[in-house]
Amino acid sequence: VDGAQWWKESVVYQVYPKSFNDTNGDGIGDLPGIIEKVDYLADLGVDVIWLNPVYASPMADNGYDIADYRAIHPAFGTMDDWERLLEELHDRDMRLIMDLVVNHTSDEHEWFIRSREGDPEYDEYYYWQDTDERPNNWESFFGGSAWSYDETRDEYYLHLFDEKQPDLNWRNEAVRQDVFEMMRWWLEKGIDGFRMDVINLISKTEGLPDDTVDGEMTGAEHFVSGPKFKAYLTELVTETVGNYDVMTVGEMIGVDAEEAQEYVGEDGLSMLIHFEHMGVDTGDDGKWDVATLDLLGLKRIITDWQETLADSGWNCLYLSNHDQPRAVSRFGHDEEFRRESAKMLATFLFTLQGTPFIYQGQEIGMTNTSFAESSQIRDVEARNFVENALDSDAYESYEEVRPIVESRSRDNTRTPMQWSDTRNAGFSEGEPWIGVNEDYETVNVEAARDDPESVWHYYRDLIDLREALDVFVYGEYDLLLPDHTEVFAYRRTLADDELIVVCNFFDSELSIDLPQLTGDETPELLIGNYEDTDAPAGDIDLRPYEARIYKR
Ligand code: TEU
Ligand code: CA
Repeated sequence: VDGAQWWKESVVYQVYPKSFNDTNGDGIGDLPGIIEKVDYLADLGVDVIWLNPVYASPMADNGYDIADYRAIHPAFGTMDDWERLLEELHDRDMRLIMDLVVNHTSDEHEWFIRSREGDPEYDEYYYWQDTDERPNNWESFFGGSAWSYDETRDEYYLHLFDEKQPDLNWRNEAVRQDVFEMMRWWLEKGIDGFRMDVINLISKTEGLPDDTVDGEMTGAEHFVSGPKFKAYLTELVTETVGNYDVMTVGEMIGVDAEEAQEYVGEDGLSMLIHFEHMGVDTGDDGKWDVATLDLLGLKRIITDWQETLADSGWNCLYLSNHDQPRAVSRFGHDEEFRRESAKMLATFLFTLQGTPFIYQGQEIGMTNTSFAESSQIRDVEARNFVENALDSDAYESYEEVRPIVESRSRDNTRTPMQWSDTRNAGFSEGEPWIGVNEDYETVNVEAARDDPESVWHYYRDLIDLREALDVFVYGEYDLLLPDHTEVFAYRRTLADDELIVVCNFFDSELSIDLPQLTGDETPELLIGNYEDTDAPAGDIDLRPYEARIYKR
């Protein structure tokens, strides 16, 4: 196929190390724990592992606050463990991509320590402002002002995330060179790519002016895809990843498909993680403003990305990650139809054009968790949200905020991976750092592998199909039934091969009329999420969350 690339044909599996597998009983997942499960990942059939940060860090934001880019956090293990993981993966023809967090460091990184102490060499490594008050009105993604006062230097510094995550000053050439050198250091170790954390926040408007635009996060105008972002990205690619055969995934906030074309493709990144479809079940006030799923909105967004990147570019496909709730709870049904809806979402994920990303536990249909007490919350973002909500007049008690936390908190995907029905779901012999989801006795890897009808086996089958048929990977996408409010249907075509995909996103029973399923040649049903799926016909009846893939 024209434009073929290994990373287009790959399936990515995201490992959140802290919650994957703990081998020494301290309640924290570790690198030896991942090594122990490499065969599990190979059995599932995934090709690439994206590892969330494992670097030295005070863990104010679970490792997205890096204190040393070239060291492994002792709770995760040693550099030797990391080397061994890479080797074990490569031995099985699997690859490893690392998280690159260079919009900010930890305030415990040596650069920041020196910068705050006034070491001239590091003076301009961060955004310092010598003002009496906060230098501007920008907000942090985790709530409150993006500025904090530092006593040692007697100045304010910028942090778009937690106050322990000061933003690096990319205007400073020395900062860029240090970052590129660190990236080359990892590339030379033989990694297969990077996932680049909030990479489009690295450029800020000169002079750091107040934001005057209404209706979006305050400051966004001046730091989302800022004036020099494209130039910095080009420099980064030329100096580092452009010289290696690697996969690059940029996480970009507030980027639409049209803008994405500027960053993805030849001389750019392989693909990018966007947020547009993460807003199809929220109201105007953002992530904590819970609304019901707008399927027509989802169709519009997905179709736009599929069509816009079809010829030049590539899509990253995901329904969940460590920052989002569990996909089955959010877009499916996590009780009566857990199994069916988890399989339906998998059908959807694997039949769009792009590289599918599976977040750990998704392959067994893991669900959102309950947070009965606010003390069970671990994530800084959710903790700040609860605190601010209770400070405001809108809520009186945690009980009132709780449903929102349970629906949206990032902790939902950070609960321990459920391996078996034994203590702590087989994750740890000790006390896990975050509570185990109560459903682990039924939802776990062991049970799923024993049951041929499980979500796990369905993922396996889809991975096999995608590997066997190029049309899954490279086929052109056409939306069918554009105005249907409950069924998402589309066609994929490559040369003589054609796939017809139908996914019922709701718990209703309904019939659809699809002329593509009638005609001279009767299409063959490749796979469906109900056992007793009938032979195809022009009119098809769909059960709750039913999904089918036909091939012609
Ligand atoms: O996420 C960026 C990001 O946009 C999220 O913080 C988002 O605002 C929030 O999760 C929505 O609920 C990346 C990492 O994936 C995240 O884990 C980090 O906390 C963040 O950057 C800072 O490094
Ligand atoms: Ca451990």
